[in-house]
Amino acid sequence: MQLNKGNRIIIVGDVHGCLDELNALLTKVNYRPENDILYFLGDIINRGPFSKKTYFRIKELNAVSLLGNHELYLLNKIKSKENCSLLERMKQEFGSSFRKFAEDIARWPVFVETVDFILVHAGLVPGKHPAESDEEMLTSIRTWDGKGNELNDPNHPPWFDFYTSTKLVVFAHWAALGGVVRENVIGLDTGCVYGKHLSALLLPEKKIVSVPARRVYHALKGEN
Ligand SMILES: [Mn+2]
Repeated sequence: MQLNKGNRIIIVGDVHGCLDELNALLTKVNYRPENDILYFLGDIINRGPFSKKTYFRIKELNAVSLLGNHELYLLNKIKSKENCSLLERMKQEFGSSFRKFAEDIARWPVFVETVDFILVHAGLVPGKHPAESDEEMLTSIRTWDGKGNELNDPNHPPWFDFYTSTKLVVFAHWAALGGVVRENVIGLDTGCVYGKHLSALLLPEKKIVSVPARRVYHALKGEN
């Protein structure tokens, strides 16, 4: 879609199957498909009540979603033919649509870059363009140890402390932070599935709009 004057970009954080909250958020931002470009930052599925319905809603909205660590984990299990509870549950929930769903998420981008911003599920590896990093890191990084061995250690600084470019990076994945707003970095995971909020960033005005979760769907224990 060609961006024209008056077009808005709407970027939504981790939905995790929270379809009711997603619909409430789209209403609150007055989403207009003919005028707005809609992105999701990944982790559409799992933990919340409606993975399949949320996935089909995103398709219906013609939105682009990035790959989150939950989708990547699922794809890795499919590839390695290993079973796991997520794979079992998604096969059950998606039923005959599972194959198409799996083929589709395998094509989801790990990052999106425009002249104005970079979108990524978890974050950027310090000093690297996202095209130089692997998908595992881009979908899971929280903190930086200087090497990339440990990506989630609260004793280390967050990855975005090392990000000095002026281009805006919008990420999700780190619900425990409750959102981040800096000049060049915005974190949109405000923990909807954990009973907090689902948030969207509106560009170019750089406004964050949130709706409350209807309930706690999953306990937050410093996990992904
Ligand atoms: Mn995540």
